Order: sequence, then structure tokens, then C-alpha cells
Amino acid sequence: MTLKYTVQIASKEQIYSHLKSCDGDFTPRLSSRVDLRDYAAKMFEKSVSFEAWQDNVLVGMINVYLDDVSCQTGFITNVSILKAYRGQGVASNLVAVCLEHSRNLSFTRIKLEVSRENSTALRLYSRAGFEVIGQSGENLLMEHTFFGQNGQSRYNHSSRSELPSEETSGAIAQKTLPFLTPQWKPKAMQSLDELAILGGTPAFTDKLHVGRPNIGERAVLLARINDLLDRRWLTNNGPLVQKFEQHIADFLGVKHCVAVCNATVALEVTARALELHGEVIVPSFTFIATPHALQWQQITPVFCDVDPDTHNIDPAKVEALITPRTTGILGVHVWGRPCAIEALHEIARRRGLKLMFDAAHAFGCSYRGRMIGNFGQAEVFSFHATKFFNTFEGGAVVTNDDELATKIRLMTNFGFNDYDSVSHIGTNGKMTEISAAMGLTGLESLDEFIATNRRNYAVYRGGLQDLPGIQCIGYDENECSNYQYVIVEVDQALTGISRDDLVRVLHAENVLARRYFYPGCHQMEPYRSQFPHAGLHLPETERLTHRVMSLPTGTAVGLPEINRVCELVRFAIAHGPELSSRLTLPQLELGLLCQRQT
Ligand code: T4K
Repeated sequence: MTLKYTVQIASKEQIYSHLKSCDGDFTPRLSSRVDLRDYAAKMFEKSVSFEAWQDNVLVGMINVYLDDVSCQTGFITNVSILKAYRGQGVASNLVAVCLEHSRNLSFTRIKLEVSRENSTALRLYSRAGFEVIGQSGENLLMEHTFFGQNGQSRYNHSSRSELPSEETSGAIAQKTLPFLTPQWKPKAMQSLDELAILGGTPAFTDKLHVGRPNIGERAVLLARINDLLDRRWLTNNGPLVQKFEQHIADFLGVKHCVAVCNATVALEVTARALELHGEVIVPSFTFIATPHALQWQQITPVFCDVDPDTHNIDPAKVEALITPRTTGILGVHVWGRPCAIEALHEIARRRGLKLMFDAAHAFGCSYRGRMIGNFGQAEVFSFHATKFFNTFEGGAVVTNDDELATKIRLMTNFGFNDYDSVSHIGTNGKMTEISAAMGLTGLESLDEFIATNRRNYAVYRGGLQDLPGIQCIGYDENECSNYQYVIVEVDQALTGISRDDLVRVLHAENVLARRYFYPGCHQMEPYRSQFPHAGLHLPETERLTHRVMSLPTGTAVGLPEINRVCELVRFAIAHGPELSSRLTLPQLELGLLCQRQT
């Protein structure tokens, strides 16, 4: 007998509103004495909400529910059991499904709370391998630990009739779950020749991209586009752009938002509005748009090294770069992880410098409980198609400074302050109505995009944990993060294979991992010619540009794909030195593989 399950994601709000709207549908269709409404209510208490842990990190919750209750919850995953199995030992089945699911996601521990009076549940969970580890009020805390290479459970979990007794459970440890057929299971690779780069079949027929755009509700977007076409108002501060700006400002708790055609122009305009000139201190470990936005206006970007832990500009190294020509600091919240904002504020204040941030990666992220967008004189977001939240092309400048906001607004519209009156030098940085339509639609799905990124990140992290020389960068669980980048650092000394070779292996499998931001802005023109020795002062940047790899994520990537990518990485690392020596393709080929998609 095969028990199928599906994995779905929804926010708590969605569940509760769904529960409310389904009120009349809770009458059980099969003859049963179980009141499903009551059952569902209980499920949202502690009893079937499992906490999933990887080592000592809480990576999420798994909620198990009956399919015909049609409700979803949780922020990692839900396991839905088809109604056909209700009444067939479903309670034990659901525990088994949950454990199997966890095993596939490489959790090391699952915890739950259960009422000490619920003797049936206690018996069920202990038979399934949970142990009482403490108590919390009226509830007992139970934990299930996994061990072994694949997070193998200690017990065999099968339908109720087959559940082991406490006495015999140890004897059947390590058995697989005969009645479960997960929808996905990584294919175990046996030989290096199975790798596509060595002649095998690629793991994926379609390419997996790092920057596949998230698209919200298509029908809502198309309705908005129809409306704007009917209105025949396509750009120049149209109603959708105004609404979009207001939504962004409200979301961030910031006074002003000026929507712009892209973040590069937004950076240029902001630097100009802040009257930056001479030299501006900026990290080299960023996308090339950051220094280009300065150089475009004859401002010299002075490259500062980064903190190897945060990948962000190192405040301890900023001060030594300040000269009489320095007018500002341009920090970048790389991967959405905030810079050391306070330290940078302090330097800027003491040395009389302007401070602005390139927050291209950091929409929806917070620093000490306050949303990014509220720091420095101004911050700039990118809403490019490859960002988790996009407006096709687009960006925004946000600031709490009234005067600066007015100036930036004028500057993005040629400097016009009235029909025939121009008060500033300006450019055309306006966002179009169709971009704002996309943005408004995307905002409505923002929670879902973030939940998916977070789930993907947790699965990658679990799938790559304990791999020598592989480290998935972390996000502060106490802050808001968008989890849009899954960044892995590869330490060749431990993996036996270089980051570049690993990227080549993945590309051959159609996994288009990226080497952001190789080789570092200081190694690109015009900066390489201007500052040929800059690298001497940027050891951490140079080290990072040879270690970092970005993996595919977003709503276009599912758990089966992620598990397969992890499997590929694990396999490559397990055979690091041998694989490395067999890769004879010239480096040039990697350059070709990494070419921009046009
Ligand atoms: N500051 C920072 C720190 C930035 O990272 C960026 C942009 C900026 C400023 C400037 O922001 P904007 O002016 O762009 O608003 C991508 C993006 O083009 C770029 O916006 C982004 N940073 C950078 C980190 O990544 P590439 O060279 O990786 O793009 P590309 O075309 O290779 O796309 C990446 C992947 O996404 C590919 O595998 C293809 C896929 N893709 C791409 C597009 C455009 C799709 O599947 N669909 C698409 O529509 O730079």
C-alpha cells in the first residue's frame, strides 16, 4: 500500500482564514466519530506541529494534516495525508510520514510538545522513537533524534499494526519505510562517470537558474495591465507608480519612496543628490553597478576590504582609506545581510562624510528590528527581474530626509518642477506603470516568496551540512531576511576540488550556479587599469571571490531539485581530489558557460 503525500506552504494567516472559510466543509464525509473541526483545532495546537532541527538550529516546523481538512500551516513544510487513509491507523501513519519527510530533509532532531494527559499520543510518539526530554507546564517535551549518514531514523515506522513495541524497536532499526513512496528521492550516484561533465546524462533537462523571476498572481497582474492600457497612462508618475511608492514606504516604515527605472540609475541619482564628489569608499565585493554608479559621475570609487564573516564592508578598514578628497561611504548589504550600520554611521558622523547604502539585495530585511531602508542618508533597492521581488526592471530610493526626497524625485524626472520649469540637473529615471503593476502584484505575494526562499535555504543547509569545506552562509533568525541568495563558500583545502571546478560540474548538470562577484570589481575595467595594485589591500575580497558560489532558489525551484543539487555537491565533494584531477576542460570553458544569458 502506498501512502502519498504532498508538500505545501502557506502562512498562518492564510490557514486561519481558510479554516474560517471552510467552516461548513468540516463534516466528515467518511463515517467516523472524529470531529474534524476539533481535530484540526487540535492540530494547530502542539500535538502535530513538529519542530525540525538541524544540529542546534531550529530550521522550521512540520505540520501534518489530513487532506480533506484542506488546511495548511507552517513555515517549512506540511505533510498532507490523503483522506483515503483516514481510519487506517492514520495517526501513526502521519508520524511516520513526518519522520520520513524529515529524514529526506536531513533533520537531526524533531521536537514536539504533548499533553501529559494524552496517553494515546504519548504512547504513539514513544513507539515512533520520541523520547521525553523535559516538561513545559502541562505538556511533556519529546524529541526524536536521527543519526547516521542520511539522518537515518533509529526506528522503523510503519502503519499502526506494524508499529514496533518498545522492546523490539531497537532490533529493527535502520530498516526503510516500506509503505512510503516519497514523490522524490535523490538518485544515489555510484560512479564519477555518471556526472555529466564526464560523459553522463545531465541531472536536469531544463536549466536551473539562480535568478528565475518570482511572479505573483498572474491573473491579478494581467487585470492591472488591462486597466492601465484602458487608462492609456503608461508612465510619468502614473497612479500605479504612486500607489506602489506608498506601499513600499508603508511596508518599510520610511517617509519617502521614489520608484526608479532600475537600481543603477537610482544609485547615480542618489550619489548626485547627496553631492558626493572626489572619492567615495565602497566595497569591491559587490555587483559592478555599485562602483559604476560613482565612476559614471567622475567620482572615484575607493575599494575597501570586507569582513570575511559578513561579506560586507569592514568598518575597521574604512578609516584608513579616508583622504581629504573623501566625501562619502557607500555600503552594500550583500546577500541582504545588513552592513555594520552603526559602526559606519559613527565613522561618517565623526569624519563629516555622507553615508548611503546599496540595498539592492536587502528588500524585506531588517537591522536590529528596523527595516532596511531607514539607514544612512538614503538607501537604494533593486527590483530587477532576478531579485526575489521584481518589477521587471526597477528600483527605488528610500529616505527619511524630506529635502533629499524632493531633490531625488526632481532629478529622476529631468529636474522638472513644473510644466516648463527645470530646477535641477536631471535624468530620466522614471518607473513605468507596467513595472508598478508587477510590483504591486508581487507585494501581494511577498510573504509567499520569502517563505519559499526560507524553505529552500533550510533544505540546502540541511542537505549540505557536515560537508567538509562547504559552508552555507547564515542569516540572523532574529531579524527579517528575504533568504533570496543561497550562498556557499567552498574551501578547496578541505573539499579537494575548487569552487570553479564545482561550478563546472554543476553547469554540466544544468545547474547554473554563479560565482558572484568574481573576480571582484577592482579586477574589472576601468578599475583594474586605474588601480592595478588594489588587490594588495583587498585580501579578504580576493579570497571570497574564489570561494563563493550562489545556488538556484526562488519559487521556480522545488524540493526535489534542491535535494538533487545537494546530492550532486555531496557526491562531487566525496570524490573531490579524484574528480578534480579528471577535469581537464580548460578554464576558458567555464567563462563560456557563465556568460550572461541574453
Ligand atoms: N547593486 C547590487 C549590489 C546589485 O546586485 C545590483 C544588481 C545592482 C546594484 C544593480 O541593480 P539593477 O540596476 O539591475 O536594478 C544579475 C542581475 O542582472 C543584477 O540585477 C543583479 N544585481 C546581479 C547580482 O545579478 P547577472 O549578470 O547575474 O544576470 P543574468 O542575466 O545572468 O541573470 C541571472 C540568472 O537569472 C540567469 O541564470 C538567467 C536568469 N534569468 C534572468 C532574467 C533577467 C531569468 O531566468 N529570467 C530573467 O528574466 O546579474
